[in-house]
Amino acid sequence: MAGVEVEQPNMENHIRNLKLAGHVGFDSLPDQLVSKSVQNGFVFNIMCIGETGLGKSTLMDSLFNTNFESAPSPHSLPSVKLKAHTYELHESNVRLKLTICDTVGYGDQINKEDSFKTVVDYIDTQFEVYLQEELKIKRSLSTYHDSRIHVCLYFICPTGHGLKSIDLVCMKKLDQKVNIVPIIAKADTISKTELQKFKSKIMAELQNNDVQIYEFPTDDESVSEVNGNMNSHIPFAVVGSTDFVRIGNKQVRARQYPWGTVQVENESHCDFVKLREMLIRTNMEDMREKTHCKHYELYRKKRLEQMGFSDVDADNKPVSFQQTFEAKRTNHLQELQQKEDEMRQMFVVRVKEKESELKEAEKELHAKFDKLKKEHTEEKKKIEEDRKKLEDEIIEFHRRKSQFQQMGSSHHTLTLGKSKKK
Ligand SMILES: Nc1nc2c(ncn2[C@@H]2O[C@H](COP(=O)(O)OP(=O)(O)OP(=O)(O)O)[C@@H](O)[C@H]2O)c(=O)[nH]1
Ligand SMILES: [Mg+2]
Repeated sequence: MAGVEVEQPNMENHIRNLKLAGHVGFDSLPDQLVSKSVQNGFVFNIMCIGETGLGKSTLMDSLFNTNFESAPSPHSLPSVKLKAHTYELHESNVRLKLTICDTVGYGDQINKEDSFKTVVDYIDTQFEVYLQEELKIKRSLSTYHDSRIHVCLYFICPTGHGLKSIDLVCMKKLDQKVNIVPIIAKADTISKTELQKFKSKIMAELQNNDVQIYEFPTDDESVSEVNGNMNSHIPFAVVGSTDFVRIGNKQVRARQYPWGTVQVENESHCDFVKLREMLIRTNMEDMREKTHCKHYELYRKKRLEQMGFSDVDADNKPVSFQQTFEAKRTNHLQELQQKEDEMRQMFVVRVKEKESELKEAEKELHAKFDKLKKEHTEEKKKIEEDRKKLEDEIIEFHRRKSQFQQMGSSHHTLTLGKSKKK
């Protein structure tokens, strides 16, 4: 780049508005985008958190007007688990790859302290898998099945008493990781006046505990009014059903009781339609975007910082990825060199230690050998003396023996001579 000077213009001042003399065609860009998106299909991942039997599966069937054929869970699991299933749905010419991730055994344990852990881990794992794909040299994000959770429907038990501590703890742990939409499950079991109080109580509790829930966006003019209005109805009180009842000449999803019928899609009976409208028809794309731009971004930032990357150096000056990488590499090499030196020094010290230990042992062995040698010489000397003494004694014995024999024979002769005289 030597000799080339690039003038950095102030872009704002340099942009000029020009008129086209005729139709060029880039006004079809939005259509091109739509066509491409339709061709690729869409991915949407829902997580349902709620106690066993709170109506999670029934609500999913009602929301997507199908039967996902899920089996009920037992109440006896020792810990919370997650069960994810992916389905391919078609509406008109739009393909939707839908993943429903359900909690199993949530709220069934005596100790509920760690109930949120499985959920947090699952969400983090999906972010991590995406990050690893993104960091690959040869990445295939266009064909990658994005499993990051776009919305978490938190099913609140219709007690009328407010939130349970497990609800608050879990939502607090998740609020920076996923778009939380709290809903009151089985809302047909709570009366109209109680419901309003219950809703206010829940919202107050969420606010007091600083739990950030997903708010329908109001920055887009086309939906700001409806979204703003819907925000005031949160948490939606929903009813689900797999049964259909004939009302007039129409078959509608409903729950039948001895005293009457609760229609799932009747806005005066429950907020099901509001939930479907907000979740699927109006804000699905916003939730997908927020997941990527807000929650994933936060996860990515934290993980990269954990790995030692940053956009600024110690003096708060901008630093590039490459610079950080090179600094880290140099640092790493230095550390490695230092470790090698330390090991070498340690090796020398250990060798010296061993050497002196061996010398000491050799010295001890020599001393032992000398002592043994001395003892041996002394013993030998003593034995020699004893032997000599014994030899002397034998000589003396023999001398005395012969002397005695001599004396004996002369005495015998004498005695014999005397007897002859008689
Ligand atoms: N009253 C009432 N009952 C409901 C509602 N939704 C579901 N149920 C009933 O509650 C029971 C459990 O419903 P599911 O949809 O299987 O609940 P779930 O949360 O998926 O249960 P698990 O998957 O076993 O944890 C069924 O008998 C449903 O008919 C509702 O809105 N109101
Ligand atoms: Mg279920």
